Amino acid sequence: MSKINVSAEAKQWIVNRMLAGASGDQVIAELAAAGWQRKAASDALAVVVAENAKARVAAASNGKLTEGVPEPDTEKMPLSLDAGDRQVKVLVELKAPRVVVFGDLLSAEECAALIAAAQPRMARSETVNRQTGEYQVDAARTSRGMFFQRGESELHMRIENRIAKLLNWPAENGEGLQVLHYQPGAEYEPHYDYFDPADPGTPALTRRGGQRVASLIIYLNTPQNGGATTFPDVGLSVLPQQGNAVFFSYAQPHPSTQTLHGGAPVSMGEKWIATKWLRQRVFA
Ligand code: PD2
Ligand code: ZN
Repeated sequence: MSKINVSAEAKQWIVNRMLAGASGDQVIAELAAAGWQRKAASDALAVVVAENAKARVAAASNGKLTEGVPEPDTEKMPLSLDAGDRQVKVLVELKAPRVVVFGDLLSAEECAALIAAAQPRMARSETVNRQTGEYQVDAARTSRGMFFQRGESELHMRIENRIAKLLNWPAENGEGLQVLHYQPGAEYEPHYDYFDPADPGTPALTRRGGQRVASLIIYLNTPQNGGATTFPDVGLSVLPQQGNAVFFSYAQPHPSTQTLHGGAPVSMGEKWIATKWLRQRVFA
């Protein structure tokens, strides 16, 4: 992705418009009307949204605000981060979209234990019906999966607390881990993980914990070939390696976050992942 230079004035103008209640689409339209290229306007908005998210996390940790998004502390470009009971490697870092690739988040034993616990409970994966907010089988998602309860075993608690420390986000705001299994040829077409505010089913889905604000996809095995997590807006592919994970956040439920992402087809072997979705508030 080309480097994005946004002047301080332009950033402040975008912040002011958003504080005044303008949507991302409106901001982009207004910048376009002022002569900006739409792509440049969208990139500038993404930069402001990412920076603003960071400021809100800092404020939240001072107890001033309860809003923000999960954010690993990569400011000083550390090679690894203290996640409580484990040092987790930082392999790749991107500002817009906000993406961080972690190495060694889970041990091989932890990956195997999650797969073993999930295996007897696997069923065909479902997606959310955007009209009703109910889950249903979908041809766009040819994997099998299951949801664990949060904290359902010592292993789950250990992993959830590690993620909470790594991402500076309360464990209580996380959904239970979801495990997915892809056979050769199976894929997950590009989508956003947030619930679209325009969908009639969204209020039902955000009643517990509010919106999703970030995702962490953990690779539980290493497929022989294929199965990358892709971000088509920026041409990024994260290759699945056992124990590694890709994190991305979206401060607004909006495409300007550039968090469109998919699971590319597994061409050889199989793929197991665990996904952790993080909510705005306690997911009870
Ligand atoms: O398996 C993946 O790489 C993948 C891709 C896109 C998983 C998800 N989304 C997800 O679990 O939301
Ligand atoms: Zn997804």
